Amino acid sequence: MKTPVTVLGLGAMGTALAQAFLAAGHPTTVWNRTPGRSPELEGAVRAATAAEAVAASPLVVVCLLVDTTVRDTLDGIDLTGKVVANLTNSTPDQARALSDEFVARGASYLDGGIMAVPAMIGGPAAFIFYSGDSAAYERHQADLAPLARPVYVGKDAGLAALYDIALLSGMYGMFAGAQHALALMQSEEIPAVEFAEQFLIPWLTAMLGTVSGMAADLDNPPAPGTAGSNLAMQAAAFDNLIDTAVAQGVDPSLLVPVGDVLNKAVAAGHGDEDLAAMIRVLKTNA
Ligand code: FVH
Repeated sequence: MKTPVTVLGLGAMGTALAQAFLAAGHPTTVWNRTPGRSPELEGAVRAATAAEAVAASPLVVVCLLVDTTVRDTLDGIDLTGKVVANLTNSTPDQARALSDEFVARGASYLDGGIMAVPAMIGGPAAFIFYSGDSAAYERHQADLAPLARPVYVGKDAGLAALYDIALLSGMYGMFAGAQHALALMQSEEIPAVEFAEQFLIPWLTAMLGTVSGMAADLDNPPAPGTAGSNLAMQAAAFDNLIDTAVAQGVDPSLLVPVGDVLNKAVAAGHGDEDLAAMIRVLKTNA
């Protein structure tokens, strides 16, 4: 028999996770604060309380709104001998603190960062970062695999959240650029889909290819004066991005902080370097 699993939280993501467990043949117990959610989960056992749900399975997958929701939901519940895999979005520090607390209460803790939207769960592009108790991960890696490709990133329980937040930060920055570009096109009523498909997506895709070079420059700083697109030149041109936005009636708020960091890097003496130098001035604990 497959490992019985419990899913706490039947929001959009928790429901998708429970569906994937059921499809893979795991006896699945579910609980949600508001009863009656996700009637499509045929075959799942619906626990009346979170405590009853936790007691039902050795592996407890938690997917609730935020860290405090997890703490409140599991407050006072016996976790002895359970493996808690918390897939709720968290900060690294929240994950580490929760790990310490749950381990003290007798559980093994895994933190997870889901790199997928609900429709992607169980599909080939989805993956989940895990960190924390390595023995618990090895014991349950195969059980967790139907959700999404599992990627273990280390024993420090905060690491999965760090990887997750890093990817989400990259995503929001990328979306911010795309949103601003589309707003500029809208200012002249240029059709959005055509612009996006013909120009914006191919351009961003080509530029994404340069990120590996930026990363390589971080690992091995290049010789001075070898930048193909030096920051002093980029800072000088960046004013045109802001001025154009204002002239077109587009709020430049999404761009202004990028220009600020660019100027900070030039002021710090990195004007003859490439984009990796912006990353160096982002460090606040140097
Ligand atoms: N959906 C997504 O695209 C992203 C993908 C990456 C991972 N995130 C994170 O997953 C967590 C859950 O997200 P979700 O999409 O399931 O969120 P909702 O559909 O809004 O469901 C929220 C669930 O949390 C329950 N809940 C909220 N507050 C409380 C509370 N005080 N006590 C107990 N449960 C609570 C809520 O229950 P109810 O409102 O139905 O009673 C839902 O089960 C999240 O960390 C994402 O960042 C999703």
